[in-house]
Amino acid sequence: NACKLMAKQKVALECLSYHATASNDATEKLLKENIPSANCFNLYSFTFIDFELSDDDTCKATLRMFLECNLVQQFHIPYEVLCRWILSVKKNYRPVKYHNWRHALNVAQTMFAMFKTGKMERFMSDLEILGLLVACLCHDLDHRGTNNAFQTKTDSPLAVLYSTSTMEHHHFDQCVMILNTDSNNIFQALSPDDYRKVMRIVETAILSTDLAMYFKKKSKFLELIENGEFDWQSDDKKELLSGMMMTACDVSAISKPWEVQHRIAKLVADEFFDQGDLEKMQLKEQPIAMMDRERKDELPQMQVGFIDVICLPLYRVLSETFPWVKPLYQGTLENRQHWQDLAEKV
Ligand code: 5BB
Ligand code: ZN
Repeated sequence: NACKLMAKQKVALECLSYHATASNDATEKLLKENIPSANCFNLYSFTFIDFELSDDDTCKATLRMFLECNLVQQFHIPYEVLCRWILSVKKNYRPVKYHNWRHALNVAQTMFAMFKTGKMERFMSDLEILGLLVACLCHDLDHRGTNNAFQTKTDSPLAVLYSTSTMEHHHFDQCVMILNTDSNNIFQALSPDDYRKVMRIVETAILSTDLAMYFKKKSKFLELIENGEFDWQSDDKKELLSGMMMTACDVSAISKPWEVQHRIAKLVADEFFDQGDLEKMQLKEQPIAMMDRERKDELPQMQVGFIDVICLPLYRVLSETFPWVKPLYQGTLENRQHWQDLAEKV
């Protein structure tokens, strides 16, 4: 326990230089801006792309999703607090190649599209919609571009603090920290009961973005589906469904139009290679193929594996149960063909 306290202090010190809440000036500026329509940003589409958006636009698109879900009115979120919170969340992502603010925005947008175009909001209460959108935006906060295994191998203070789902626990901690910072609490008007509920939704959703958790939950989820389960009302079934939705959104870059998927896969690979370099230099270790830039020729084959083992099975079962999310499955299937073609060329 003394050990954990020390680790906690180290993490806090490390983050101190990083953590900052949004400035009043930036908040004022966003507050006064006109927020373009959802269609302007293509928010209802599974082929949403952030490449053309400025940083300001990404904040406006985020605001638009909250407005479009009626969350501001429903939960009496002071508009200024929402603006400050969005800017603070953005600020607490690091400029790593893939796990940055743009990734968080894309994950939240896929969740939004699943609710609306995928017609899944009917299975969710307003509080769950609020919790899941917040979870998507916060699910990779303060990511350092290295995975859980790396934290363990390097004995990072984070790994001392949390031995499993190390980074995911940290992402949730960062999320709580922002909410608890002055004038960033978008949940301030909620009743104590709703407050507890929404925090629990956010926590389980963020923790379920650990791929290890996904594999644990997947079999339970499949069992329910195979038993012809169409009643998603109970709390544990909701939790299971929410977890599957979080993973579906987290990997949804795999379903984007080919040029987009190709470009994003390069970013993912570059971040993995950077970790591989650290392992070679700091740990004098041979990184796994995925993180070894000497083996970048194997990337297409790895993407096919990723698609076959994780993405397609998940999108298949989701679209069998919720037919309107089929575009995620279709897009992934098309990209599988492209990666397969590239894999055969080498
Ligand atoms: C993933 C699990 N890992 C422990 C071992 C490797 N695999 S993998 O073989 O499926 C794999 C996935 C191998 C290479 C990959 O990318 C090479 C560029 C990927 C991969 N992962 N490809 C992607 O396009 C994306 Br997006 C990802 C997701 C990376 C973040 C992992 C978080 C998963 C949350 C459920
Ligand atoms: Zn993520």
